Amino acid sequence: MAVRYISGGESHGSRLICILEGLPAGVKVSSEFVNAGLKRRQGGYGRGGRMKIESDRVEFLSGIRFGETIGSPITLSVENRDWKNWSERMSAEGSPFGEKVTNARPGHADLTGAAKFARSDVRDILERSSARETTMRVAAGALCKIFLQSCGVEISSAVLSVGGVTGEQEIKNRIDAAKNLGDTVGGIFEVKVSGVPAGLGSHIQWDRKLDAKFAAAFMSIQAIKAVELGDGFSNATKLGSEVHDEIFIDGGKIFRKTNRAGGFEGGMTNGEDLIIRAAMKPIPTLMKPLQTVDIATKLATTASKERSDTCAIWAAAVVGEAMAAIVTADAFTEKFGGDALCDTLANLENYRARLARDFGL
Ligand code: EPS
Repeated sequence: MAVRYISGGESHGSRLICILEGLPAGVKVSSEFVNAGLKRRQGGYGRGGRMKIESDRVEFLSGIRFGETIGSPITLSVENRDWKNWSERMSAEGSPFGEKVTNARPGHADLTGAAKFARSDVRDILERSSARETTMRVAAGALCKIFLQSCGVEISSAVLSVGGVTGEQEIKNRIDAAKNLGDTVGGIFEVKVSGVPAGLGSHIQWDRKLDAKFAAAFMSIQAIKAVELGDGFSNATKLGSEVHDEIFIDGGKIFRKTNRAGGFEGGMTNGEDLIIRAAMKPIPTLMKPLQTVDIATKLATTASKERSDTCAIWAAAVVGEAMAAIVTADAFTEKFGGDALCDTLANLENYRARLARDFGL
């Protein structure tokens, strides 16, 4: 792994932090760019009350001097403004304060997490399984995006459907209807990575396949239950001749007319745009709670009613962009080096020139 990312922080703790390691030195970064990404993650139709409290802003704690990465681990931090309402209940020291959460929400990490980690308060689990954590993925992803922009790579996303419907008004109606019922809805989003050269990742070993790394990264986003590369699912219903993207040449330049493979062949990028889709289940925190069991009394009860979002698909799409950025930055630095940006770019240019000269790619 050339680029490594790890985060810490509870949803209602004092702050979230992460360390991003492996980006080359010499990348010019700005907190404004990161903050713009954080703001996008907080938006979207159907978010709950928490987003009125938070206004996420990044602090650079290490690895950056005078607006440039210096090659050392980058530490990022975002404050939880809601902390002031939770400081006693989430205190690192002192005695337990506040009521325990003992009714686990079906669909969440609550029950299994409490059992596995031997916690009598489900809050010890839900604070970390919460999607609040994705704030740091977006912050780290923003720095990876800046690096990738200097390599000619752009990453974007779109929400394709919500609760089975498409079209802005229909989507809003679906979310409003779910909210009125005290219910939630999921959806499908797509991330596109363009400007990636052919040959990132490798066919030679299972854990070097880049499509597998993308699938894992997207599956790791809260509430994501299916990942599709290109037209993965519909391709399974067609003939091979209708699926594979034929290869053409014109003036010595190789090209395709279709991209049903989503830019991956044999675990490697093939020079086409990378297309990754992900399906998000409805958020498991319902205002009209489902049936569950109290882990303290072992009696039937209803799930805890944490304040939550009705739909977070737009946020998930922004997190998807961030995960794509982290995985792509890892693949770039693995192939082209990750010490100094000038070396990375020189290696990339040399490689692109060889592919064009010898393969028309
Ligand atoms: C979440 C519940 C809500 C969401 C939260 C994820 O928070 P709260 O319980 O404080 O109202 O808003 O998402 C975020 C805070 C965020 O930044 O995305 C949950 O249960 O997972």
